[in-house]
Amino acid sequence: MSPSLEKWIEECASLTKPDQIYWCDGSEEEAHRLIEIGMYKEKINDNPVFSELNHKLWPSSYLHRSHPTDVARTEHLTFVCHSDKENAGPNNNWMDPREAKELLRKLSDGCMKGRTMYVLPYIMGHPDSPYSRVCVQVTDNSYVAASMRIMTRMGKIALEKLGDGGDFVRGIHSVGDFDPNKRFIMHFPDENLVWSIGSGYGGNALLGKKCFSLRIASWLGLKEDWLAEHMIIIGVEDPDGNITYIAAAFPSACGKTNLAMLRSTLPGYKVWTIGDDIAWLNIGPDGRLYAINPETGFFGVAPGTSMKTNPNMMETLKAGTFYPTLFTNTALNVDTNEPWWEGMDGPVPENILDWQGRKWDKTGGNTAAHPNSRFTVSISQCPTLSPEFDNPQGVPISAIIFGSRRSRLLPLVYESFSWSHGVFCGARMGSETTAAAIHQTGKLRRDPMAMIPFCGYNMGDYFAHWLNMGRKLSNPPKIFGVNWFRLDEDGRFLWPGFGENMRVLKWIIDRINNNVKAKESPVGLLPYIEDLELSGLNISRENMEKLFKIDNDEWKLELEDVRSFFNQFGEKLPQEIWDEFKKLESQL
Ligand code: OXD
Ligand code: MN
Repeated sequence: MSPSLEKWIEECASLTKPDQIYWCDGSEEEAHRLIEIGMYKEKINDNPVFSELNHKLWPSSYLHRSHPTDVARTEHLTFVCHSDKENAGPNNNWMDPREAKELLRKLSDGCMKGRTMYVLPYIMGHPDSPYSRVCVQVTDNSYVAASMRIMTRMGKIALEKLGDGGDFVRGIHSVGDFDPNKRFIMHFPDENLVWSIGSGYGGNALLGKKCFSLRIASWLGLKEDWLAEHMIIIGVEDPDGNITYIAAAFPSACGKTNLAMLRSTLPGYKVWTIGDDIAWLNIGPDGRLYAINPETGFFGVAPGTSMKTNPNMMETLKAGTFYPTLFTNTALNVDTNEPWWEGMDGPVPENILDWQGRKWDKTGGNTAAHPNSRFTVSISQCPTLSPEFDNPQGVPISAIIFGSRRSRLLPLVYESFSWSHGVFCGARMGSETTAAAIHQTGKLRRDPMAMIPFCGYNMGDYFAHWLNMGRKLSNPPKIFGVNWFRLDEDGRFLWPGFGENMRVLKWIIDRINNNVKAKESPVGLLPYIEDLELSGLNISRENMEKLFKIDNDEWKLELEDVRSFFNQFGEKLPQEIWDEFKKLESQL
């Protein structure tokens, strides 16, 4: 056992004062024990942490109802505590690390009294990967412990990799008393430490995910020449059996998971899933960019998931065996004891309890499932899991896609002119907000590379780092933009999306392989409509043209907004980004 780990656990315990300490070994038997503790011993707001769902229809599935104030990421309570405030940038809340720790120590003093402290050793990435990291989190919540076993390689395997060394990322977590006024998610990048109190919500409490694998890891990437990104990773197989690997960034709740598990409507094409949320991108010995998914599970948005939108996910959710599947804040079909959410297939059941366990009134105007209700499920159950998922080196990336939710302006797909133009396209990304974080939904917010909530340092430096990475890659991926969400004048989606998005991926692959030409526009290279495979799709030529319409006046307004966003970064914004900005401005 690592002496530094033992010492650190003693320190955590002497501060938080749990009744007992439980070291998790990651076994299946233990996973079921954690669920039982959650069903019969631990409580949240006087409700059990877990209740059992219908195991005939949803094997190994359990429902978790969170504290009613604890339903999404709380960006306003999330801090990145660099010793130098400049390094946090205008994109992060900042607190002096000493002050932050003093505050956290006060809030954590005795916070685990009467509870168990679970010690969760885990690895982000494959144990044999040169890119993986050993981490240890303590928590006082069985839901968090059970979730971490799904989302990471947890238990003995991590202790073995750590050996007697002291190089591990630390995470201190307590749900406290769920008081939103005493809720903080604090990052200490110089110490590889995350400290989170007052919330059990995934992005706030599963510290290997957003907190380490994006915020802290992005900072490590800056120092060590790699990138930690909010991206899916997929392999797209063509009818000849060639597989092209793609990484794609979309803001939260914009369909990343559906794209990562897409079931193609184009015969002969298939998507292989490697990751649905986080990609660690490293430069390989051949000068290409290699991607690994450091996670082992999906923490996906339930509403809208159905046999129509994501049949592979529906199958994944019903394949529970070795890993329990957790549903958080979905509604419950009382007659069948099944989870239910808006957008699920079939008629709306008669007898529903809402996400807080109250009888649901269909006509009351509220959704039954919370709009950010989630499932936590092992990637091993995914029918499209790529055989490369466990490749320690990762997969070579041929294209990067930046996607956003824009009802106007952005074309269905475009290709950037160069790496630096692609970085500019990522940097000016804006998207209409969703329920994944607590803020007003449907408002446009700038979200560069979909990383605004997750970049653990000054985004001016982050853009410079992206530009540098391009210079270091002898064979960089091409960069594309997509927008599935453009509306017509009557507010209807112009593009059918979901499985039909394969048609867009096919064009991207045709561009990578130089099979088709593209047409220049001020904002990027656009497809000739004839080059898009549209057979079998009922979409008019007129609507196809609308999907690619570039409205110069709208773009000029957009650039004004982008300019004021960029101005926040002052001197830190690289000149190359301004050069791209001016090029676009002059062409409009
Ligand atoms: C997520 C998010 O949970 O981005 O993945 O909010
Ligand atoms: Mn995400």
